[in-house]
Amino acid sequence: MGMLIKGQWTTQDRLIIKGAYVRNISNCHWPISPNDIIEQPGRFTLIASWSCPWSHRTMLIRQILGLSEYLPLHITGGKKVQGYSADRGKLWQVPGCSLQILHMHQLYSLSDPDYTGRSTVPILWDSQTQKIISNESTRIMDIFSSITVPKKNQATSSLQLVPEHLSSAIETLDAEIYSQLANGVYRAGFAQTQTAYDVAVQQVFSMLDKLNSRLATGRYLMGDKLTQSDWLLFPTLVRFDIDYYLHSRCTLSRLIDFPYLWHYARKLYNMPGIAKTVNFAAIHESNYQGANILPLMPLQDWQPP
Ligand SMILES: N[C@@H](CCC(=O)N[C@@H](CS)C(=O)NCC(=O)O)C(=O)O
Repeated sequence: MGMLIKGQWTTQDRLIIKGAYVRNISNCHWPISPNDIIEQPGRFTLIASWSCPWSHRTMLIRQILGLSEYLPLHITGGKKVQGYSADRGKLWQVPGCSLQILHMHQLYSLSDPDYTGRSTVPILWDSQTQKIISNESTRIMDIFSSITVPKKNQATSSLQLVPEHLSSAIETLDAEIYSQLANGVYRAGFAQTQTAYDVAVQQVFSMLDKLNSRLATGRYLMGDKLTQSDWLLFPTLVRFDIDYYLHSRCTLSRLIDFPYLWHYARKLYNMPGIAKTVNFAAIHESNYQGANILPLMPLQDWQPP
């Protein structure tokens, strides 16, 4: 798909080591006072893609914590010519600047003219400093979670996604979900050897089995308390049958074959505000860009369980 080297776009592709896909490290880190997001509404923009699970995590936390009115969301998408298009092939006005861009990588070079790395989403953009505060979903989520939500949003401010007493269990489980499952499906999909594929796909399904058993005895991953771990897992579950099952060759079983996970995924989907963070058509279509025929989406009923 290409990447930036010293601020210049190149066709260098994704990293494969011994047949196995290795995800690049996100490397935009500018300091921020999280409360600036609500004290200066409109200063920051979250840039995300409907099809991207990492973007989805950040959109979920923005939605759940009631940050939408302070933090605009810009959805990237469309045909990838030089990586992510800024606005479906149209020029996009960069917030806080007169520049109009066609490709997301131009935002990276604006933030850092010497930038070397992939042009990924999600991005937290600061229109005042013209910097990418972060291009790492977990850091963006942490920034959002540390905002003191104003009094008028009291109901949402009481929502603690990482309660103190569960923080180390959440951290451990989140790391496991990331390595075995959320990134595991990409390691299965991008593997270039049978061994690399076998290892990845085995990890994906043993993690799904483990989570399914965990949910047999608890409402959420941490028991009765809905936490960050649930929202980290959700984007992968939502994409599993329409994307990873076929496109990442995770063909052993579908989400709907795991009774507890499927019930749980539908429960989360039907919570207030969550469905509007999911665009099934965009997830499905992202795999068929430029194709003459768009296959039907597998049947799945996301109505409340
Ligand atoms: N570590 C990043 C990963 C983000 C990521 O890889 N996003 C994908 C879309 S799902 C992307 O932008 N890929 C473009 C590329 O690798 O060039 C995060 O979690 O934020």
